[in-house]
Amino acid sequence: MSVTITSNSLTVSQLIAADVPVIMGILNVTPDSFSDGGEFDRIDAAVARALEMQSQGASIIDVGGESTRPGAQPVDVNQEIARVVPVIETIRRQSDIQISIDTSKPEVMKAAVMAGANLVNDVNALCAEGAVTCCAELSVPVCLMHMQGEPRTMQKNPEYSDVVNEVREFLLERARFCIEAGIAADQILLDPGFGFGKTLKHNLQLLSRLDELCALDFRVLVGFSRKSMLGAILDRAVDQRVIGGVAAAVIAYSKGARWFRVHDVAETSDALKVCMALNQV
Ligand code: 7PM
Repeated sequence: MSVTITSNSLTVSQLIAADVPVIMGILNVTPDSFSDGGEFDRIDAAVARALEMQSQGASIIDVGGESTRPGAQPVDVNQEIARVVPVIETIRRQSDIQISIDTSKPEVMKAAVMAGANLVNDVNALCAEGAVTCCAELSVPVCLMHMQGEPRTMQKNPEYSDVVNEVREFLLERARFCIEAGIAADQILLDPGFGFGKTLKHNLQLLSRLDELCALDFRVLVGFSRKSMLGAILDRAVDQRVIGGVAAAVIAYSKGARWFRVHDVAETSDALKVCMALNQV
């Protein structure tokens, strides 16, 4: 009985409907990533990486042109479009892999979807002016993520009375607002936003009680990959957190999460195949 990831020929809508693990491979197209050659080399390298992640089991590639790193400088909208659109167009010409656009700006959402993106992944849960209307008009599926504060300062002193309840209520309120604006309920993913305005304890509470979020009527996406919560648990540098991230993904799967935003696709794919094997007994 060998288990295969069959989900990488499905559309986002099909992926949301199916009760299967979905690996979202992270593709950063900020200038510091793939930095060696010029413009064409950068696009080539990014597209090659996307196709590699597809071959390793990714069902969707998350293209991001603005670093959401704590303390990062904001990026101009035209600059962000110029970074992501050529990469999306080139992936789309070479593959039918699903593509998500990691952005908070409606102009970038629109340009990316026009270029071939199939999902809007927004760490700001479509809170920017015009973002909800934009996605409703494009009739594109969305991922709504929780964040406390803004990237520049969010890790300063995050506070909650009950982080799980607050995250759940925020996400439900955003989902209701999106549905009201015309985004179909079955085209919405929810994400607790690990590491976004949360202490290690908050992150662990969210993981430990992830079943409460997964019990709602929406698919749940999680992102642990290489994050500092793993660094804090393991006392390891960014490039030494793969196994920790895979362990967190398996825990999240067992609590009901189905979408996994990761850098390390091959490793996560193996772990999720072991999870899936239990469906076949
Ligand atoms: C520093 C801190 C650098 C955080 C990079 C990050 C998520 C996301 C990101 C997530 C969704 C990273 C993050 N994280 N989108 N975008 N969920 N939906 O590790 O957890 O790439 S940026």
